[in-house]
Amino acid sequence: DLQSADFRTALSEEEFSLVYQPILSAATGAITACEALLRWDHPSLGSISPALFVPVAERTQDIIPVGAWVLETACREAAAWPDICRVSVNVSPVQLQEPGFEARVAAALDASGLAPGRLELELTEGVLMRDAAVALGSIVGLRALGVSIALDDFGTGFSSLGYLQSFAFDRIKIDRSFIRAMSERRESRFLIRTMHDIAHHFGMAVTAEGIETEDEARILREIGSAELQGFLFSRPLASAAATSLLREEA
Ligand code: G
Ligand code: G
Ligand code: MN
Ligand code: NA
Repeated sequence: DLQSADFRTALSEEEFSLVYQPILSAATGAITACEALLRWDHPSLGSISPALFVPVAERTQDIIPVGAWVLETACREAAAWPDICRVSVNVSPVQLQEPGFEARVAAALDASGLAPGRLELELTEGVLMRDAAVALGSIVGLRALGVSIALDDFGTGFSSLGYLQSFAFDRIKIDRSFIRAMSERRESRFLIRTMHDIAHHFGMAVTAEGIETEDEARILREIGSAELQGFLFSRPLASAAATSLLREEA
């Protein structure tokens, strides 16, 4: 079983890395952002999925230093990209509840020279369920820095709609489970259309995640997603590969 010491070793031995998945403008096909995704190459266990180790790191609080590493690394690596491209970083509810989080984000921006407008933080509903007042305060503070906020995995929680009226998100990311269901059920398409209407009503843009087929991409462009992300366009790329791709495109 993973323990606190494993996370500390992973940080000191540089076993973590970030890969970057391109996110495209639905209108032009240009890459507008990349989502940073954490990878752990463990010396004996091999590659461990964040889906497995992030929940453990949340329980042990090690997500605080690990998340700080993610934030600093993503800002530093993205500072080398063409400046039209944002970097999107997943933030755990445990990080957002930490009193020093805003200062940490400001410090990561400062140290890297990345413009605040090029950083987006992806939060899940779990963030809001812990302590809504603290989360609300953090989100307001982060947006005041010029950072944008996305609500990730939209639709998979159980009270997404109420959050939209209390929290100022810049964007919602529709979870890939809805995209997958689209080809099987007509009703899913109706649901996705409605999610767009709601987001637009609140002035939020929509990113559709997990797009794997041309058909899905076409339907989402018709529905009006602003941005598209998925294996159809690109798998997550190693940092150097992402940087060269972005420089070629620019
Ligand atoms: O990249 P992958 O599909 O293996 O990611 C699995 C899960 O881990 C996703 O829910 C993703 O949001 C989450 N995840 C990936 N990278 C990070 C990270 O840096 N921080 C946090 N908190 N979650 C991450
Ligand atoms: O929870 P979150 O949305 O952050 O999850 C991101 C995860 O989704 C990453 O691990 C990434 O590898 C995965 N992912 C990205 N695009 C696709 C896709 O087209 N299909 C599938 N199955 N997974 C995807
Ligand atoms: Mn995400
Ligand atoms: Na998601």
